[in-house]
Amino acid sequence: MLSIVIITLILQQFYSTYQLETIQTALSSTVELACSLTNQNIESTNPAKIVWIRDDQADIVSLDSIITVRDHRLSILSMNNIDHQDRILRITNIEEQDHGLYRCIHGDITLNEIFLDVLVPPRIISHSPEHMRMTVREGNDVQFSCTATGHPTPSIIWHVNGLLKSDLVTMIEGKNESILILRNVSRFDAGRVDCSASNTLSTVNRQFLLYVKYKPIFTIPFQLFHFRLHDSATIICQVCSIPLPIIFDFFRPKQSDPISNGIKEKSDKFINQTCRQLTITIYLNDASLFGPYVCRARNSLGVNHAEFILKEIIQSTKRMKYITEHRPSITLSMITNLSSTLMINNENESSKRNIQLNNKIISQKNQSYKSSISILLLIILSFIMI
Ligand SMILES: *[C@@H]1O[C@H](CO)[C@@H](O)[C@H](O)[C@H]1NC(C)=O
Ligand SMILES: *[C@@H]1O[C@H](CO)[C@@H](O)[C@H](O)[C@H]1NC(C)=O
Ligand SMILES: *[C@@H]1O[C@H](CO)[C@@H](O)[C@H](O)[C@H]1NC(C)=O
Ligand SMILES: *[C@@H]1O[C@H](CO)[C@@H](O)[C@H](O)[C@H]1NC(C)=O
Ligand SMILES: *[C@@H]1O[C@H](CO)[C@@H](O)[C@H](O)[C@H]1NC(C)=O
Ligand SMILES: CC(=O)N[C@H]1CO[C@H](CO)[C@@H](O)[C@@H]1O
Repeated sequence: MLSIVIITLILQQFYSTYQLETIQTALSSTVELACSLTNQNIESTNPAKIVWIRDDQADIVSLDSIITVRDHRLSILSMNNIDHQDRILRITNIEEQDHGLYRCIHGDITLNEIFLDVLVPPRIISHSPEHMRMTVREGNDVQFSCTATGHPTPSIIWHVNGLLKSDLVTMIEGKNESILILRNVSRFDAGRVDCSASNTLSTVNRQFLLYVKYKPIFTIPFQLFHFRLHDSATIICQVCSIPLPIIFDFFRPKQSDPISNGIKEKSDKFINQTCRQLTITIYLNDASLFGPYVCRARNSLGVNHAEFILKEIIQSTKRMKYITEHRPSITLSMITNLSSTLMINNENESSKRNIQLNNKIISQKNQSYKSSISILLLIILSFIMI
């Protein structure tokens, strides 16, 4: 019993000569792990040598001043002074696997114990889709993923076109993988999707490109144009879609062949990678050329159309005013309603002023649609005068 107490006391004395120390170091750097033996502790007869061991691998790294493992990055800086001997373990070009516990011992005595904490900047080791591009139909779901390593463990965040998306992210614990799911993708989601992994050392990114396919969308809404017989009517139709339309032309409603009668000029141009513009000029030399038309576009995802009407104006006065109506609706009945609404409103004085105001706004708009000519307002105004 007494002997156990004595041994414990002796051990405590030895252990008090060092404290577990943690050294943090970065990849590729050099560290020196100190180990010093004071000569009082050396019994002249003790033949034991100072040894460095790696605890987790149970490797003897060095024996006195000699490195015993095959690793040219390791060396012992050996110093013998009057009162102490130093055997400093030097590791150059630190690697991830150098992480761990290092112990310097002399016989049964541990002289020093150091935990080497190798900090590793984040690295994205895998991602999906692998080729960094994703194409999806509008309305579908789409998934991206990034897996990152590093020490400390990196955190992964996602941005879609620069906006942080935190609610749509799933982290798979233990796999270091983060998944972003975008549901019911719209064409406005198209663009850049970034994942970035960061820890205390740095941040790394991966950038994906998201392409969203959608069926043709017309950017110029329904139009009603008023013309006289023998006028030339220029109509512009603009469509955006991905992929670009395979059919894009002017038709009479329910007809499968594009119009050919009365066309004076026709031009088709690309506005950008997703939008096309078709312009035609029709010479209205026959009453049959008035009436409804559709601008129709089809791509692999579907078909869409925009309607417009060329309405004949019977000239009733020499004074001419021009108006072009641009309404967001696309049915003929709405137009009939529109004109009757205008007529009703005009029955009292205050709204008459409103109409004149509208007229100004409309004439300004007219600049961008120079070739669209009509004289509806004139008729309305003459009604008011009467
Ligand atoms: C996750 O990351 C940590 C820290 O980088 C690493 O120790 C661990 O092995 C990784 N897990 C997997 C499954 O890759
Ligand atoms: C998908 O999004 C569109 C608008 O972008 C919305 O009108 C539609 O209801 C959504 N569908 C589902 C299933 O959420
Ligand atoms: C293409 O042009 C249209 C119309 O000017 C515009 O609304 C759209 O944003 C453009 N798209 C791209 C990808 O530039
Ligand atoms: C006008 O619009 C209403 C619905 O707002 C519709 O019930 C009515 O039939 C339309 N009138 C005409 C002449 O199209
Ligand atoms: C004219 O119409 C406006 C709004 O439509 C109404 O507030 C006003 O009372 C009407 N004036 C007359 C004289 O009917
Ligand atoms: C205000 C304005 O630009 N008005 C124009 C509307 O369009 C006609 C026909 O192209 C022009 O003569 C007007 O000057």
